[in-house]
Amino acid sequence: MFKWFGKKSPEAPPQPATEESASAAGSVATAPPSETSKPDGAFAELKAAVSMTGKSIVGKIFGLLKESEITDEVIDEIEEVLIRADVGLDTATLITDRIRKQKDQLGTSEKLMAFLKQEFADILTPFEKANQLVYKPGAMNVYLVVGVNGAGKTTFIGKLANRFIREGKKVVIGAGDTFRAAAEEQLEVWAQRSGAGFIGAGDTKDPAAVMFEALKQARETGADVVLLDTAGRLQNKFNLMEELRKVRKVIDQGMPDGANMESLLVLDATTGQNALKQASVFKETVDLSGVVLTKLDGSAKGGVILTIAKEYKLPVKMVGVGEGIDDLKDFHAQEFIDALFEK
Ligand SMILES: Nc1nc2c(ncn2[C@@H]2O[C@H](COP(=O)(O)OP(=O)(O)O)[C@@H](O)[C@H]2O)c(=O)[nH]1
Ligand SMILES: [Mg+2]
Repeated sequence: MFKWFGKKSPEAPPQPATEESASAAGSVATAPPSETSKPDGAFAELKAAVSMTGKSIVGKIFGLLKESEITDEVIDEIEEVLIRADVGLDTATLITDRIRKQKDQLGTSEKLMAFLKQEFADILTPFEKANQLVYKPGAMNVYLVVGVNGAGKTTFIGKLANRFIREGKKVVIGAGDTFRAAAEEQLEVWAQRSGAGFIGAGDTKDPAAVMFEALKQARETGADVVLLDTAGRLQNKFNLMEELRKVRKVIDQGMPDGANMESLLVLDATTGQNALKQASVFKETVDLSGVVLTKLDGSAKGGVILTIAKEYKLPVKMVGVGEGIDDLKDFHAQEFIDALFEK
């Protein structure tokens, strides 16, 4: 009934399907991750990924200040820049109100940029502790991944599976998006690339059954990590929520005692504020523990990270910075801010 294949033996790594995964597979066998071989590599990559957002916030504000003193009109324009970069109306207003109050002390563009940087840090650092994905050694770690279609759930699962496997962990993936056969095939390819165990729906179309089976496989094979994909159709909110509730219940029942569980909402950074409207729907249904923000590399709307923290009180745990298997980064607030503000 279910489709299952187990972990590949280390002697027979999966055949890479593309050049980009060829280099990823190479790094498994031979070299440590690129971060260790190039000390500044990780920061440079993050900087490249946030460069569009940086231009749309920091670059524009610098431009405004070059031509003018900090007048009320300029502050209005700063507010507009922030909103355009999807910082969110409430957050943008809060920041610019504070600039307005301290206008006289913030006379130079350097001072104002430093102030802005501090404001961003004040918003994001309270979440610093919650920013890391929780992993409990010696226990089963279950990550339920939710979000609308196209947000990047399946890709994220593929990348995360690969990362865990590189760390020597045993991973089972459950393909809970049973609406589209293509979704299952796509995830199966990712599982094969990374060498994760895989449970597909086969001819059952019941996501809860897939979750049940994946957890069972994980228990029986002593897996460290279970990654559960879901469908993200929002056309019918009621059905989606009902389905997620059912899935959640099956997971709660199928997890062994002492297991660690996180529910991660995947949001597409290029859709900015629209992505956030979805957050509330999922927040109502699943007890979300954090957000994975994908496609930061192609987005000028990375300011949405501030809104996620300020208005939705959710930590961003990881960011997607490309389509390749290695293009997944842990999110560190200060590093993100430094990358954003560095010229
Ligand atoms: N540039 C970029 N593209 C991404 C990223 N994450 C996912 N994608 C692309 O977004 C599209 C949708 O991803 P998918 O994982 O199928 O979304 P799902 O419907 O939520 O499972 C695919 O073409 C992915 O390659 C990312 O971090 N950066
Ligand atoms: Mg998918």
